[in-house]
Amino acid sequence: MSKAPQHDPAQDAPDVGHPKRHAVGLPAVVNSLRFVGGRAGLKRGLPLLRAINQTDGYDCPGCAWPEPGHRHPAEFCENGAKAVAEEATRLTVDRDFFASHPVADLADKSGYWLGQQGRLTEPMYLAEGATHYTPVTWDEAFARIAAELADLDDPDGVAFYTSGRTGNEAAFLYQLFARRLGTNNLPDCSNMCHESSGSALAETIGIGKGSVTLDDLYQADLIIVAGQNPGTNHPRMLTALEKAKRAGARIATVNPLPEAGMQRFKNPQTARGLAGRGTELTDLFLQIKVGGDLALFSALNRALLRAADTDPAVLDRDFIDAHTHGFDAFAAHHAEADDAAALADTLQRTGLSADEIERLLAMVLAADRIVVCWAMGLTQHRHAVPTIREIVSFLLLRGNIGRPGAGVCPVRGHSNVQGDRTMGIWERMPDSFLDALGTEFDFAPPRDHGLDTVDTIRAMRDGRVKVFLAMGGNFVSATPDSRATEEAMRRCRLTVHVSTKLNRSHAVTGAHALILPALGRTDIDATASGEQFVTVEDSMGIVHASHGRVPALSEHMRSEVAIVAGLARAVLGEADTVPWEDLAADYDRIRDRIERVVPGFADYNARARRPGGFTLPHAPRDERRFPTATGKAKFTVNPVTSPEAGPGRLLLQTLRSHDQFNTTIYGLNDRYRGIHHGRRIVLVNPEDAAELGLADGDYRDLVSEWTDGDRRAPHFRIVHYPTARGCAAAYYPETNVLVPLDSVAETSNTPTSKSIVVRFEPDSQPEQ
Ligand SMILES: Nc1nc2c(c(=O)[nH]1)N[C@H]1C(S)=C(S)[C@@H](COP(=O)(O)OP(=O)(O)OC[C@H]3O[C@@H](n4cnc5c(=O)[nH]c(N)nc54)[C@H](O)[C@@H]3O)O[C@H]1N2
Ligand SMILES: Nc1nc2c(c(=O)[nH]1)N[C@H]1C(S)=C(S)[C@@H](COP(=O)(O)OP(=O)(O)OC[C@H]3O[C@@H](n4cnc5c(=O)[nH]c(N)nc54)[C@H](O)[C@@H]3O)O[C@H]1N2
Ligand SMILES: [Mo]
Repeated sequence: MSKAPQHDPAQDAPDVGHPKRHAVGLPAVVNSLRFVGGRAGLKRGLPLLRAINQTDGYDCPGCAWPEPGHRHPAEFCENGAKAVAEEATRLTVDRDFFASHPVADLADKSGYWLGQQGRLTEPMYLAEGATHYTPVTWDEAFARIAAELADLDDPDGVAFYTSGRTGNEAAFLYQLFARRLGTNNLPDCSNMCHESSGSALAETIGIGKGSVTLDDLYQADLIIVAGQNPGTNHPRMLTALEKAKRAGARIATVNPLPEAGMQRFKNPQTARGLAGRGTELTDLFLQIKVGGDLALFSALNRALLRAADTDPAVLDRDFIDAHTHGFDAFAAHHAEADDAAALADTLQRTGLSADEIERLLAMVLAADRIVVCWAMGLTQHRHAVPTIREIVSFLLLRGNIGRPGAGVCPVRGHSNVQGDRTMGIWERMPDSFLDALGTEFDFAPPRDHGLDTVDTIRAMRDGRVKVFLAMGGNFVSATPDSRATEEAMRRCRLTVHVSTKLNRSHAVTGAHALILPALGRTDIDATASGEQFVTVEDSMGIVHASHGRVPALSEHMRSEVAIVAGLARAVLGEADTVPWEDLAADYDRIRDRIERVVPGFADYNARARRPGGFTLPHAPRDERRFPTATGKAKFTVNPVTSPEAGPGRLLLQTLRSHDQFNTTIYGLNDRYRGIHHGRRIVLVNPEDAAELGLADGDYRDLVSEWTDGDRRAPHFRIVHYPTARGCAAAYYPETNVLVPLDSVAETSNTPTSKSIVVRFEPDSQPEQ
């Protein structure tokens, strides 16, 4: 039976101060150097810092925010520096470590402790019934996987997970391997992340990617940032917002939390930012209730349509007539609403005042060019897809897609999550892609859609998926319903993780398990034909090269490309017609193949070598062409809905602290929110706390409620915090145990990690 990791008393007594009202500035610079110096050492660390995001350097393994054309010598942020320090650490986890730590002990450790141990250095094998991992050769590891795969009676008995750090070349080979085997089971982190954006955008504008570039942000009159915390998760976005602000843009922030980064930004790249008061970013802060965004955008759309009754110029009729479809049904839907009742409903669902919505409407009407940016605050709800569709309609009404200074900007998470999708890491790739792949490699790719992340967990639970392979990530910690997922994982025959760092997924395994140590973004990757670079795609569709900079800590680590190619050969045999060794020897050859399969990659090798890379085509952005079913952008009808907690309950959102990258915990502080030395905290509005009898400093269990029963996360410190009424917030992944597996977004199947109904019960695990 899986035991949840013990919480470490040292981490459970957080200090709580006041939330900050500004972000970055000197403390961020000091922190960057402290992390890099401390973990990687200055000899490895400083050259790495100098090369982050430079045209001849490597792509920051942090977030997917793009680099500006003119780069600053320090084109990174505090959290990018932490990501680099985490990967470039000098510490290693070797065979002696595994000999002295039984797997059962590792399963008791916190994610923070596991990550602190250092880089994985050689392939390790956990035999059936064994208590410890022991070293294996690469050939033996591949042979074990091949034997288990040969035993499957159906190729859909294996799932190939991908996290979003994998470069394009490895991702392309990985999906090719899965499809050569005969399965489309390619779940990825995106299923838990921006899948809702992809679903909504593909349906409405014909492509599941954002439609703006950095220049569009600089030219916008109004930028709405909804459901996103860039100060922590995309700090370099603040630089872009500051630049937009200085060029005259106004910014509206929609969030249940007053996040410091969106208040005042002290740009560390300028003297003004380091020494001065910084730039006030947000002009209008709408402190919305969790899940209220569909109600808000629906209200804006209704108001715009009403305003057009007296002033037709409010709408871009020419654009609507020429480029869109479904306007009449959309307008009729909004016309049906009784204004007074609809307003009351909006206020109740959003928690906003009529005046606040009027002020946003006035900013919208004053703006010729509008960009809407969003991240997990919108995508991880049951009604995430309708919410994003309504945002698209909002932009279409005034022609705000496909012209400068305007568009949709879903801000992606992992540094290459968008590129992995472009390379075919998706359980539902369209036939056009499969046709091209089949033609290029002379085989018939499987056509049935594969399993996404949630369905993979269900299939493991039900014994349908028996072999699980992960290209990066930390599946058992990142997925919902930790207890159910861990049980599902333990039901597998074999679990395999290609990883850089130790994490919980190495300790909660199938009957037998393998850890395969991979080179990371910062490591030099050399093959017989010389030093290789990989390519990645950022959040704005720019593809560029990334060159590793530091020598690998062990000769036994392999690149992700070499691992996939070696495995594919071992599994598919000598007769397989894909020249795996040849491709792995020289990544230019992989790029030549990608160029022939994936549209937009003409002249890939030459263009990838250009400083700054190249931008992929995007029909709506480039030519106002919408490759949807009708060939036009689509207005949609989205009945308003929002999550409700019920009396005595709050809506819990699970989010990131300032000291983590997803399940990788860098430290125990959340500086901007004033939390130090601990992570088991829950932010509650003081008025809700008073009603529920929760004093600041009390400890309580969080209990989530779902149709199949309750789930419990013990021992959380109550923190009185100015979040929206009726809402609470706590960190992921400690709270993933509370997210029910079956609580997912319509259409996208994304876990509803931002709206979990919870009640508070007495602390069941008080510290002794
Ligand atoms: N340093 C660092 N950088 C990262 C990551 C990291 O963990 N650490 N993770 C990366 C990844 S994979 C991703 S996907 C991104 C995530 O980037 P974000 O989406 O910024 O991450 P979260 O911490 O989940 O923050 C969600 C934000 O949405 C708000 N929110 C929650 N619910 C709602 C709602 O219903 N409506 C509105 N309007 N707002 C809401 C929250 O208050 C919070 O500000 O960051 C990427 N970058
Ligand atoms: N409750 C809740 N759950 C969430 C979310 C939330 O907001 N709330 N957010 C969701 C989101 S947006 C995402 S994207 C997922 C993230 O889910 P994942 O991508 O699965 O998780 P990560 O924590 O990013 O994975 C970290 C691990 O990746 C490995 N790794 C790091 N770099 C490399 C590399 O270069 N190569 C290889 N092979 N391995 C590497 C390391 O071993 C490290 O331990 O979590 C989701 N889960
Ligand atoms: Mo993500």
